[in-house]
Amino acid sequence: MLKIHHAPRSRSMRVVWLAEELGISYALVPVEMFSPAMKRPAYLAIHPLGKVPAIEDGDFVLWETTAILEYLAARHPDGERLLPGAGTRAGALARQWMAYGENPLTVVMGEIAAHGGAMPEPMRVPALVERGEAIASSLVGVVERALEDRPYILGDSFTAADVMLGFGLSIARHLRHVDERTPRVAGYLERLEARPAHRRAASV
Ligand SMILES: N[C@@H](CCC(=O)N[C@@H](CS)C(=O)NCC(=O)O)C(=O)O
Repeated sequence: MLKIHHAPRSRSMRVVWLAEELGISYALVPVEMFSPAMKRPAYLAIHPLGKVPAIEDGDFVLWETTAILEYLAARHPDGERLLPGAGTRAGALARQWMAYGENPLTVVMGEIAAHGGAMPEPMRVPALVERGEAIASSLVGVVERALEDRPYILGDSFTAADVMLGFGLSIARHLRHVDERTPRVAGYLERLEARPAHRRAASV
């Protein structure tokens, strides 16, 4: 069975979410965020930087969220629904938004959240919070404008790009960068979070 190395409320939630959307069976391997265990040889053998997510599919190990979502979608008979082929325009746009959902969106929001308080004090770099706060609104604004005429980022259908964006935007909302200036993003997050697969993934 697919193993997902997972810490609650971290990027690995996106892997659980996609697995739930596709009905893939999985076993969670709990990882405690910022714990010494994340950086011990046993876990570094799975993820070379000691981060989550990582998956084990038999003897195959994979890390980096976007690569994992691509792999799971490509191997599932119904995966094309959530991630159109890379050679199509829809597939290219999905990958554009998946990339944006990680870097810059989640990288910057994650840095503000972690270095602003979630991380143990000695590890924090205040300059990352200052830099992130300066550009956070413009990062959310890109998605706000893209949602002008559509419920999901690619149009009428939910895709893996929404999984990647939804996580970063939920951190942005927590940081108060989703507000009355970004009503479409606020509604989009409500739509994503109402999905049963999201609810299940957010609860583990
Ligand atoms: N680009 C990577 C980022 C992975 C990442 O930074 N994960 C965070 C959790 S949200 C982590 O494990 N942080 C712990 C650490 O950096 O030590 C991905 O998307 O998989």
